[in-house]
Amino acid sequence: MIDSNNKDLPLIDTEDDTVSEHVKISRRLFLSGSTAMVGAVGAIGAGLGSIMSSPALADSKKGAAVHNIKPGELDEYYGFWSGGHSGEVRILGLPSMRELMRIPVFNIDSATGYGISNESKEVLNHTTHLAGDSHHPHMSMTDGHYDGKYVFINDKSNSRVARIRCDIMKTDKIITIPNVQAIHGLRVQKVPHTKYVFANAEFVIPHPNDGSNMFDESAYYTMFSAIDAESMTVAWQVIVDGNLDNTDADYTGKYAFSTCYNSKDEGLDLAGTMRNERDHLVIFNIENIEAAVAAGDFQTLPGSDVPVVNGRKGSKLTAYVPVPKSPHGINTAPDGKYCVVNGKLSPTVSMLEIAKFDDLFAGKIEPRDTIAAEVELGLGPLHTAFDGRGNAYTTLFIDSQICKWSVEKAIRAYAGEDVQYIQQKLDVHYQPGHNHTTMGETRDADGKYLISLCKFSKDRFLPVGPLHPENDQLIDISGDEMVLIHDGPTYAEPHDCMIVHRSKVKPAKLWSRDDPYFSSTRAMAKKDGVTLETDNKVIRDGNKVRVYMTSVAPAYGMDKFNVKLGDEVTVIVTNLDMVEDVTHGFCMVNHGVQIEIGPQQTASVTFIADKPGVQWYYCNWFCHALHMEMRGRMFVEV
Ligand code: RUQ
Ligand code: CUA
Repeated sequence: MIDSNNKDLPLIDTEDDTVSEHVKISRRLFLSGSTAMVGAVGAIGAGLGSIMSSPALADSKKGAAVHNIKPGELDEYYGFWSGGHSGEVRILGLPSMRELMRIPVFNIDSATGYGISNESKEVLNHTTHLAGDSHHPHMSMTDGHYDGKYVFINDKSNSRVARIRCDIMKTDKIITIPNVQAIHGLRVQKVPHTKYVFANAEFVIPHPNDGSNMFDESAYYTMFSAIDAESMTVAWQVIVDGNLDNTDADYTGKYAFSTCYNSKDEGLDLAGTMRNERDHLVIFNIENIEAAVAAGDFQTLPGSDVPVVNGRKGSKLTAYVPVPKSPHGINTAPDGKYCVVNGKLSPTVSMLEIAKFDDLFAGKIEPRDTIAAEVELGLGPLHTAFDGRGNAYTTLFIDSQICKWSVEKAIRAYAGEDVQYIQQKLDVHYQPGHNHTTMGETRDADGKYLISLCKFSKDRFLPVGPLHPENDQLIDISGDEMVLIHDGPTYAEPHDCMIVHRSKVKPAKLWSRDDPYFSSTRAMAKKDGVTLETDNKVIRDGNKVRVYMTSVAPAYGMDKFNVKLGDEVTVIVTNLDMVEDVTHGFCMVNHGVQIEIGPQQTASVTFIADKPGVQWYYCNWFCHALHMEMRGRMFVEV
């Protein structure tokens, strides 16, 4: 399935002193002409790793970046990690790779009561889908710089997009994208600010999808969606030809673009989706789309009032640039000049010159005239990252390598000049998907570290049963040579991450008493005539009972309360502690109830008192020397 007949592959110039020994012994030389080996995806990375171990490099070429952060020292970067099909997001510190926090997003989390507390159920729109497949976390931007406000992430499995507030580091909004199935690619508008979050729906479905036409494959299509980042509502959707994969945006604010496979709609099975020699990059003209929506030039689909515009081939709203073959990742360079399309089933990347897109939409040039270079890197290019010094780093899934290449030299080589654009290939372990550089998806790419998110760890860690962790590798890119400095085991599955300098993120230390996260609970208290900060009160409303209590370590404001068997009980706890890091919990034994109440937070949980007699509740977050004593009794009268 992989085209490996790369007869005209650029050979390494062995006379060139600027090319390292490592590169000269290119893995390509082992593979050249050997199509048979290419099929053995699993074997390649492991098998050749030892052969490829690099000769000693001059120390001056290596960077000075470190992995070891001493006890008590703080990391320089936050990494926001997709938790893959665990449905969560994790915060790592870089370069230590220490896991700092987990943020439940689409999943239930008994530590924090996410999916259990009333406030989190409101975020989850009271869904019963406490599962998700999170892929692409990306932070909001202003003028192409991270602004530290939100991180957005998609759920492929339930076609949702979520927003995380970076002050409290909690998920605060989740929406289901209508009219589509399987939201995969997700990126933000970079300039002038993140007005829109762009989301690709991958799978084509019939419209209307009501069972009337499911065998008519000509009625199938999918759409590109723009979500208003503040209101978290879908602003518009664009019908496209083909299946959408990944997406990114430019640094003018005018364009977003998505990789698109099966663009001739030639089939819904594996063979069909891979049949084309060329698929497409679809460019979305945001201005033209907004104008079409404003002019009423749209339709709506049953069950939603989202404006849907037609962006199929030939439309003024989109342009389709042919690129080889089943392209996957799409990455905009930090200088804003190029976007790089990663060929996946082709050993190439295609670089498109963004400044030419205006002429393309004006009809002055042909789609392929936007190609600045299309060069071979190796087998299975999936994603590309940038260091801000003119170098690009592309993951080669099948070769199990990171390929470092020069953007400028690639353009010269494509123009016919005899120049070596590949700088180095570094073995990674094994089969990398995404990679990311520090600050690399913004104008502030600083070229310090590269993360390679490897899909397999195989033999790199102590075995833990048939299920292996994945392997996130930390690579120092601050020098001329990439140097692998850390292996980081990670759990199911690190689809993607983004790395932001700590100066950009300003997390809160305490909750604010008027935080919107618990505004519904505050409104309920107001109705009940309860002041959350002072009152310890039981309000009965038919068979609904609301129990308001405060908490100050190591005691709840109420150590007993009475209800009747069968009552629907809501316990609302307000944590009055003003001390950073003193979080309480509320756990009702034998009722599946446990929630987090951070300092100055109000949190609530609702359950049925379905067991008679004494039911103990206790604090399940360690808060005090007398934490074990922080408890009380619910008396359930028959
Ligand atoms: S895609 S391994 Cu879900 Cu991020 Cu490229
Ligand atoms: Cu409060 Cu433990």
